[in-house]
Amino acid sequence: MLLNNLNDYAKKYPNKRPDIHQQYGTAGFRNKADTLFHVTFRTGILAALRSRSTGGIIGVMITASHNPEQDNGLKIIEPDGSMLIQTWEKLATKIANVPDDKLEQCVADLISELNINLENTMAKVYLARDTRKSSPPLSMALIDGIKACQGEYKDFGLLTTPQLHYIVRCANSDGHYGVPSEQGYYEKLSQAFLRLTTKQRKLHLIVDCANGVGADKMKLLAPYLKEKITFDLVNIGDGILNLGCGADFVKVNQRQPDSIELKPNQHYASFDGDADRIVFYYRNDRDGKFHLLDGDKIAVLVAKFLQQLLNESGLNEIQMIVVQTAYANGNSTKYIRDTIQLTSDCVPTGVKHLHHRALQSEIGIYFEANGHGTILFSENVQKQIQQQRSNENAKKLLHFIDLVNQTVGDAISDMLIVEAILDNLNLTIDEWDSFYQDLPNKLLKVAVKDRNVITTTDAERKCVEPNGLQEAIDKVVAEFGQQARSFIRPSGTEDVVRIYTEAQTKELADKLARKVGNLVYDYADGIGSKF
Ligand code: G16
Repeated sequence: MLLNNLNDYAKKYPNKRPDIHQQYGTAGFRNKADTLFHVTFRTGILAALRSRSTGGIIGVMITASHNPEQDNGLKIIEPDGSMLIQTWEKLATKIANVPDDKLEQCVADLISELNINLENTMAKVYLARDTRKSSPPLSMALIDGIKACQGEYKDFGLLTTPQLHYIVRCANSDGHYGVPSEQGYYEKLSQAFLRLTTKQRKLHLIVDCANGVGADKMKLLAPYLKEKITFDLVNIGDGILNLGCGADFVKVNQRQPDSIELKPNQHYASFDGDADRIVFYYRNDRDGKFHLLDGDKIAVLVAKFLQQLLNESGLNEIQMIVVQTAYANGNSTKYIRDTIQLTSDCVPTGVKHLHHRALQSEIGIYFEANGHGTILFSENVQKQIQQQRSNENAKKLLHFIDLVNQTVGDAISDMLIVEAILDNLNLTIDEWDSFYQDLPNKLLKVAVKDRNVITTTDAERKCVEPNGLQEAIDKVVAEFGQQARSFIRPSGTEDVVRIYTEAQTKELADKLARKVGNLVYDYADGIGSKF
């Protein structure tokens, strides 16, 4: 058997907290970093097995993305650069929770159940990490797991999550998708951006890097783009990761990071800790206020641009869909359906669900309101566009496709996409913002004893358990007028229940959120004080 003294390795990583159930959730494993050493070691084993089972290179990213510095996590990447398939998520959870003394047997059982031939297959895992203090020691545990399974590994050190997704896809596609290196990534994106944008105007963007890995990566990217766009980088590691800054902070609090003073007519963007999400914002001259352009606004901008280019290239028959989640602002969905007349669909939270749905269309634009998303083009569509490449607009579409990281939501790629579209359409940020007006909304979280007592259906828009909670929510929502809406869902990345509300005014949305929050508190054993 090609398991390399698994038990000896495993002794270095005992499960010190068997009381904690580690679950491969919305975006992989997430927990306090000090509870994750055995999980990381076992993920190394699983990734090596997945590599043997698929015959491809597997990626593992060590990050807890938008969560606090003391958390960490693991995201496993399939050979095509997408997220781990769902059947293996269950295996990841199983292997992470098996008692120490049953680990070897569990691995042996998996090998036989999955028919993995250890003799004739090779295991290769690419790994990278974010800037958390716990990430380097966790990467050692991951490497030991890979070695215990006689796997090979390549450690890319610090990368953004989408960069690792990109490199894994490139490495598995014989260079068809691009050069499998960080430099290859910068070169592909910057070339596409420079080809897609005009020579006339110079652009400038202020980027809040959330004190995360995006800061170093933006410094490396900037020189490639300086003839067209320059950047001022803030929150580059001088403060605490994701604290008072970053995409999640800006989206949830609907204000700029504390460290930023908004200047008129200036574009601002915030990444999250591993740079897979982005939101834009600016100060509107007319009302002097902060305006947020989130994932919904990005999706609409992309949809309009692609629609225009497809029409002008004579490719208007191509089917295009926008995929959203229940968090999508009601007015964005209305705009997509009524004004630009595209199909929109709603799926559960987590990019893996959006990605899956987007793949079913010829062009699938997917963005979560939190700024996580990308655009997928089927092979067939790419061929059709290629055939039209003598047409200037089709040429633009090809550059656009090169600018997109089709593996997963990517803050850097999405940042360039937005700036390139605004430049092409000659739109100010204010004009983009005025496509539609967001319905006032509120995001709130409630800590409960066990978030798993909440179950949902209808793409998370209806709560099934605890019994009676949905009826109680419906009753409260009905008191807040026709435009009011609310849903609740257990978080997949932290121990809380999330509440979302929309209403005619901000005050009403806030008040409704507090009321629904208190219902969750009552029905699901809330912790701490009520709202
Ligand atoms: C992860 C997923 C996102 C999802 C978010 C939801 O984000 O990648 O697709 O929207 O979790 O988190 P929760 O389930 O806690 O609401 P990230 O940026 O942390 O990887």
